[in-house]
Amino acid sequence: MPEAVHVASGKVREIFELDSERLLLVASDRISTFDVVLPTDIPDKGRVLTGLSGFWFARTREIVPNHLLALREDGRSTEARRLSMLPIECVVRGYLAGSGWKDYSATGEVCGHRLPEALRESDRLPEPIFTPATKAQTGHDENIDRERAAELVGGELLAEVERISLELYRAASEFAAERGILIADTKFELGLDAEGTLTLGDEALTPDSSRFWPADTYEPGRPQPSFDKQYVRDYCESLGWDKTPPGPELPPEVVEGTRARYVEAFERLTDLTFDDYLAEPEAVLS
Ligand code: PZK
Repeated sequence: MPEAVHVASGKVREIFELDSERLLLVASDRISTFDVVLPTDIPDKGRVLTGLSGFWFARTREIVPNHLLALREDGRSTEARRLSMLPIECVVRGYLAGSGWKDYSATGEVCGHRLPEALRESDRLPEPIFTPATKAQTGHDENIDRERAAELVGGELLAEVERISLELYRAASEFAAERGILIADTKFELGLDAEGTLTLGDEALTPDSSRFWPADTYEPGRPQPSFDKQYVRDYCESLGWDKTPPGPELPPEVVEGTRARYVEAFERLTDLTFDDYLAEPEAVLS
């Protein structure tokens, strides 16, 4: 990457600086499970996620402007406008899972939202809820209530961020459900551009930033299988691995099954074949 300076690493992505106004986000084929990055790549995973994110950016431009400037020919790299990112994670939940289920079980509330009694794990919520979290430097993000979120970004901006996050989730979850994928929850990252315009950044509505569940086996009262990572989780559980690093290597059939699930999610949502994407990544933008 001689044209760009590396500025940050995520668990499975890297960011480079192209110039003072533009970044390059590169999605690797690495996969994490139980918060550990595994030593085995899933071929094309980074391309699937980059393409899906681009697809959603194009489809949600009328809801909120976004940072996407171009998709590169490699299919895994996004040129993006540099933003001043807000210090909160904008989480929306339509179903009760993960830390939402945990907090509800303990208190009957999630981030200050009082929920109906007797909800079960994975139940659909009466309405999607905005449940912001702080960006923890290490370890897990911490759920916060709207009062704390308002201290971090200001009350006026928070109201706009909440409205946009809920609208994005509603549009995407409805679209995906028609294609057999339930988006149980999702995390957006918003920032301000040079003019102060609220703008959607990061990746959006991918299986790495959301919980994707297969709709055809949805059954509240238990945890749901992950649309994309279930083979990996089942295999790791079968080993009795203690979920501390290093993670196990994956056998070829688990790699192939998982790659097929990522490609299936891409093809169901975009109505393109993954080969169409590889031939012309920007096909997802029209
Ligand atoms: C930005 N991250 C998260 C970390 C990743 C992503 N458009 C933007 N402007 C300024 N900063 C960011 C973005 C975006 N997107 C996003 N950190 C900074 C992150 C590591 C790897 F790919």
